[in-house]
Amino acid sequence: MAERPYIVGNWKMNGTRSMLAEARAIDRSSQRLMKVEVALAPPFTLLHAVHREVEQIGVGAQDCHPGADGAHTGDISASMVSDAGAKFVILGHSERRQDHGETNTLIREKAEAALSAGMRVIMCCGETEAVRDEGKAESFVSRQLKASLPERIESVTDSLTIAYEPIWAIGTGRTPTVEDIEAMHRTIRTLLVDLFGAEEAEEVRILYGGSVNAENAKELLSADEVGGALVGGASLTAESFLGIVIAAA
Ligand code: G2H
Repeated sequence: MAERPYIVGNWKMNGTRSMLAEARAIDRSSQRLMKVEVALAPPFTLLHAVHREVEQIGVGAQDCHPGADGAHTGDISASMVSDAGAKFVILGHSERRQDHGETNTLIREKAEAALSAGMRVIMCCGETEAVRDEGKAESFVSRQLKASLPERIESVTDSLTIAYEPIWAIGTGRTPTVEDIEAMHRTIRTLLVDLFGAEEAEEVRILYGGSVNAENAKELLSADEVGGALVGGASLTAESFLGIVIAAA
């Protein structure tokens, strides 16, 4: 497995230019924590400004359109976010699946567009509470991921990160047990090996996401096969986000 933990802050629909001070503070402190790879995904409106503000940490987008350009009012293409400074795109997040009806097929097309534009993809997956209660979480997530990932990816290790985010844990303060996370991450690893071969797939980082905070980060990040965290609410201030980065170091 990749050695350096990857901690990604997903600002979601939060942040105006006043948040640039948080990005700057996160960047400056992360320079002292080289053992951790840190990144932020601000909203589109702050992408270029955050990119210009930081030196050390990565910057990525929260979405992109599958097409190259054209008459798509309000949409933003992969090459546009790349041009604004994004090095990765978060795709398949449950909030986009729910709020915008994004299907696995559309997410796969977006992933292909992001990879063609030279960016890394953070592909999200996760089950509802009902699916977990039925005992079908692992088979559901496997199917969802298989249908959302491009069939062919060049240099999988450098291009792909997976984020397991159980929907019932997002922004709720509830988290799965470490054992449940480990079981799911092992299932995801097995799928990646099946799809892309052991040599490449073993190095892909599988992040955990869902109510990660400075208090629970150490335990969650010490779980087997957890290569980092995708953090929402707790990434909105430098203080709370850096607490997670320090826990990962
Ligand atoms: C899950 C997570 C970040 P939060 O969406 O992707 O959000 O940490 O607020 O649960």
